[in-house]
Amino acid sequence: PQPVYLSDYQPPAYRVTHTALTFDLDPARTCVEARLTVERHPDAEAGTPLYLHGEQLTLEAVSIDGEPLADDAYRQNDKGLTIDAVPAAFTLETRVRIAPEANTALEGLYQSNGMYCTQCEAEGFRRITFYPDRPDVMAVFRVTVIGDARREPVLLANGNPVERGELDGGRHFVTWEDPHPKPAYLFALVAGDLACVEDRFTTMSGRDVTLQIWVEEENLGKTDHAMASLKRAMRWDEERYGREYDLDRFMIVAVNDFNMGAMENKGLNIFNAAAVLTHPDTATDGAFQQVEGIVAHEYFHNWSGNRVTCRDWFQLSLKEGFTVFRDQSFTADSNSSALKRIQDVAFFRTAQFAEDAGPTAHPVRPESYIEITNFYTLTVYEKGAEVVRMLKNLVGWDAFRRGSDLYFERFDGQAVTIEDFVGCMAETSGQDLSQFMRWYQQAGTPEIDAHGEYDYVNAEYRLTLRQRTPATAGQQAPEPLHIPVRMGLIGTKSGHDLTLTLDGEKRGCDTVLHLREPEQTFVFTDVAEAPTPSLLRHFSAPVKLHFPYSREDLAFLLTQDSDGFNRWEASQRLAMLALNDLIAAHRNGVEKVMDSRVVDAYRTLLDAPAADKAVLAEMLRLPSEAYIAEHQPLVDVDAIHAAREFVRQSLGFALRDAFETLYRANQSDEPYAPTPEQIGRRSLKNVALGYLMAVEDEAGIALCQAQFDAGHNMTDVRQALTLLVHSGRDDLSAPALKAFGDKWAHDPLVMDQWFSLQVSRPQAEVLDRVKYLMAHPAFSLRNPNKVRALLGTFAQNRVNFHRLDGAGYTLLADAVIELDRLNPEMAAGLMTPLTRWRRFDDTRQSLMRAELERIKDRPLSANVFEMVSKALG
Ligand code: B3K
Ligand code: ZN
Repeated sequence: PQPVYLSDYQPPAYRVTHTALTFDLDPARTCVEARLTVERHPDAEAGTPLYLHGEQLTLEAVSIDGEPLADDAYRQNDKGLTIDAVPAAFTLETRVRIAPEANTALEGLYQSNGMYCTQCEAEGFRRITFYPDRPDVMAVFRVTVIGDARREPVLLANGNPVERGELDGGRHFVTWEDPHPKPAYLFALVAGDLACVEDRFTTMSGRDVTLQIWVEEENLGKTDHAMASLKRAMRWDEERYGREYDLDRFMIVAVNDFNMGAMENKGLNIFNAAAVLTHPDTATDGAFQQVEGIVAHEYFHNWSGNRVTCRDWFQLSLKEGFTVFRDQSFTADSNSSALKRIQDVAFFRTAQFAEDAGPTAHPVRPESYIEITNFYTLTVYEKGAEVVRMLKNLVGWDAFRRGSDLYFERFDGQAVTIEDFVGCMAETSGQDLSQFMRWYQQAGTPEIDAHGEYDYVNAEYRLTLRQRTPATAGQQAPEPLHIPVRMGLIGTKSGHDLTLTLDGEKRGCDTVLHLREPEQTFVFTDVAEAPTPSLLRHFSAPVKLHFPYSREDLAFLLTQDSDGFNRWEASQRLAMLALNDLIAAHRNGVEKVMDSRVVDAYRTLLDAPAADKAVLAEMLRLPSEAYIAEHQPLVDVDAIHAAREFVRQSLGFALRDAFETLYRANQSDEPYAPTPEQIGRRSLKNVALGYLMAVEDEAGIALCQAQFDAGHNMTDVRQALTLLVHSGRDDLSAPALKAFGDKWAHDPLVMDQWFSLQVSRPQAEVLDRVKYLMAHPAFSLRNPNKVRALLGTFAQNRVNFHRLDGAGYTLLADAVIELDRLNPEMAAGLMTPLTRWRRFDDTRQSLMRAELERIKDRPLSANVFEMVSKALG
């Protein structure tokens, strides 16, 4: 397979203004008739051939302006169709057959639990009909869906229904029209036996919109939270961004088999059931929060993505980075903003940093790709969102909002580039953002080495920041970035924020430094006492910042930093210092000793009343093994696991009573609601329970067992079950697992949780458990949620996946090879942990490489080929 390059972009020679489609649905031979109104672009030469993408289609008829084409008038290969001579404006008609039931890749038109649905982003539409399947071709769609009246009573597509009727043979049809021109990737169709929950929304200009969530009958009781989230998101987008919804109805459909979380098809969002269905008995607080975020994300795409879309797929972050930023801001506004930032940053620094340090590292705007589905990455999404966040902080909210208004107004109905977006921000703010553009062009995580010096005599504090970005495959000599470093100085004696004076200018207690050079020194004057700096507040840039903090400094910041985010950051840095010592001790075979200063810092946290319980819970949570690994030069999975367990147990023993008090103080009988207050309380209680279980005494076990038995809500039940299963006490875990599995055998989303919590335990028999569960009747390699729950979770199980006999690697490689024949997109995602082989010791490196070589020797999809060649390259 050949790579595609951003630098090769050419505008389309032909555009399609109107697209009329008729689907006659059948599992094995659906008939798709397309009628396209095509015009040659004024800049294209007469005689330019017309090229249409098309894969896995059986062509039955093709005509231009009603005249069937002669056999030698067109050429077809496995990628598409070329017609040599076409007029300047014409109507193209085609008829093809496709087989939705055989579509296991879940791209194009496929069947899930018998219902028909589509996934076209990025290049799935070419598996439905011959078409210029690229985002810069935007047409008005009219779609007729014909189905069996009994099996498919519900027939949906984008826009508004304009006609419906009965047909012979028990069939019926509905015709839909979407007045907004759109690229083919936003097309959607759904047909099946579905039920719907309906609500209404009045937009800011007083228009009435019908909201529908379509689900299988038995899930009707699980849509309340998604609907409430949708309505809040619609209002928020009006209030914060001035964006109003633009059709008479907005539909969400839940499907069981879906490669990603959800898809923003115009007016007809299709969701992975896991990203829309919730109930207190079946979904955790985390799942409730995720549903809220994803519903909002897809809705926000209506403007950032649909009304203004991407010129080509290299610009993917134009819509994804901006939309992730928007959904993060929405969640922060509707819940605790410090908590949201902490959760996002904890995840980002674990997963995106790992991607940026591995062989698939790429800029937020990649320069080339073999398979675009491999680029729906944490870098494009999450780092893209961090870049938009920096932009907002650099120009300020007012200019950012005016820039956003200008962007939507100027480019409405167009397919544009990242330069167009940043250009609007430069225009409304009057700032030069050319150096800032490098954030889109350079891969790798920049690092900042900071050091400070207090000059008592002159009352000056000199802060020196030095930046470096590691070289990556695509860039040997990265250039300095424009990095906003938000910071403050805290008087070490007084514990107060100090007023900052920089270059003679008073800046308040919190300011943003603009780091543009490889090295810069900032001199603060009138600094009355020796300060402790609080740096990179709110994670103001996606970088690694090093500062030689002592444990005393961190214990101080933990309670004295006025910035809530950086208090949490101090807790993480403090834990990391202790963990690093213990990792070294483990490696050197020296006895492990817990640092009493860390214990004291935790005691202080537990003693002080917490303003935000959820934030306190995050401060008490130790960095994950994956996060710790990201901060080691070479990953020693066993030492990391042993060190972290040691800290958990030490804290549990030392602070047992305080944790029990905390646990009891946060228990409650009130009916479940996903409110920030309740979520905070449950989170704190469940962190405490984790430490109590680390002690391994009967009292802790009794509390845990009681919480499991009480079965108040899934958040509590699942935490209790996880702790029982991870305790290594089979007398506790076996009965609990069985009871849970029997109770929820009918609910696929709960069974996903049942699969994943068993294979995340540290005990050594997990590998056999994975094999055993792969044969379980509820497991299927064809269902992406099951693959993620079982195999994806296992590959995150650090000690077991990285077993020294290599059996974990072999199991994953076998699964990748088998899955690649069914679903290449999923297979490529599943193999990610293997691509990170360079981070491990020699033995593991060679075992992982051997599995990659074994995969490489197979006939492969382009998706897996690209991953494996980058990993070995
Ligand atoms: N835009 C979709 C991406 C689906 C692509 C799958 N290959 C989801 C989202 O970001 O909203
Ligand atoms: Zn998105």
